[in-house]
Amino acid sequence: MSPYIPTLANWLMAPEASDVAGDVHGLYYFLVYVSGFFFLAIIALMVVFTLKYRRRSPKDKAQKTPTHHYGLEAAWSIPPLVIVIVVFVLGLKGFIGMSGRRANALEVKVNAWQWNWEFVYTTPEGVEVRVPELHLEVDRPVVLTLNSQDVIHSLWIPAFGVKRDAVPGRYNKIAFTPTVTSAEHGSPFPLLCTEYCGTQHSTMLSTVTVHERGMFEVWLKEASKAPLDELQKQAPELYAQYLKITTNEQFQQFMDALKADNPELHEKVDKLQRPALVGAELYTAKGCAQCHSTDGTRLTGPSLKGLWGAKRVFTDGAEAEADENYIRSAIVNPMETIVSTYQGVMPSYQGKLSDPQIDAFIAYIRSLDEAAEQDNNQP
Ligand code: HEC
Ligand SMILES: [Cu+2]
Repeated sequence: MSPYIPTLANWLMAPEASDVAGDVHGLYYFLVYVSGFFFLAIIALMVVFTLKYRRRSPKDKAQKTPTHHYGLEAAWSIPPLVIVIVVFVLGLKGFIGMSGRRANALEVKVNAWQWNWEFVYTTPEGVEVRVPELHLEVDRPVVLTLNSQDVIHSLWIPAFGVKRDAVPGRYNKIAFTPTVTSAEHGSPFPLLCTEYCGTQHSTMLSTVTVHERGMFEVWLKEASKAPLDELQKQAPELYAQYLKITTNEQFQQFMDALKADNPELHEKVDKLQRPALVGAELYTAKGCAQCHSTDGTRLTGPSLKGLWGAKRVFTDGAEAEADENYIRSAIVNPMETIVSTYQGVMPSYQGKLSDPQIDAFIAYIRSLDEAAEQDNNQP
């Protein structure tokens, strides 16, 4: 049973279940109250004036209207200006609150396509887990990185007050902290696409489960383990083989064999991928290794080690941070920005790499950095 009792507040809006929902809902109510005030004031004045200045006899002539009244003009200019400035400041505050930066945030990749959502988690072992529903932990900040594989979609979670477009060819981020568990709420929170994206747009729905403190890790472990458990149970020899996989080629062979053997099991295990491994294979297969090292050595191009999150300076003096969007454009559109002290000789890979392959490069470049971090932590 739904726990909602439609008070005025949650009749208008979903319940507030994140740290940013208050800002969004507050701005919405401010707009509703301001609009309501002016609606009533205008209707009231209209009624009063209609009665007061009505034509009382057929002999009444229309009076000449004044052409100027500075007091009146100021009254309809200055208060609205103040109101829109307030709206702007409240809106900006909310917008900044959800732009993608949070310390120690859980990172979830969101893929959208006609007409599905897919949420991608990475386990501490570097295995990707792809599930059709979003899972979060209460009071733990999260950053969603959205991407679309076809047309523009838009992710909306009403209870969290968050909404952001998923655009093909770029990565959009949105950050928030859920503050209410699904159990407290009585059911998972609805999640939907709010950009008309084709005939089955209205079926592009999913849910958000907000776990209790500590239970998210348990869920993630289960979600990543479940297909492998199944594999271990149904085909112990294949499982032993799976554990020995170190290259993407082996992984692909393994998956092909599994698909031919046991399509049902394949479908489950296919939810687990190793993008950094795919990236490492592509790095040699696509010839990147000719010009880029992964150990810090300077070749024709800069080393990819230490690139993730670093500040880049270009020949024209402009700067950028090496995030997903930067790496993507450095690969598809290398002439747009030339890294300072290097020549613009990198060929464009526009149309030569698929989106999942570019994602794999990003995962690989990130993994170089994480490996380095782990090395540094060693005594
Ligand atoms: C012919 C040599 C060459 C090849 C092949 C090449 N690159 Fe580059 N790459 C460069 C050079 C030179 C730069 C620096 C100038 C610039 O920004 O375009 C660069 C810059 C980059 C950057 C930005 C690096 C930074 O430090 O900001 C990335 C990321 C990148 N390349 C990825 C790749 C990937 C992935 C491939 C393979 C698919 C690849 N490159 C293939 C020469 C190459
Ligand atoms: Cu959509």
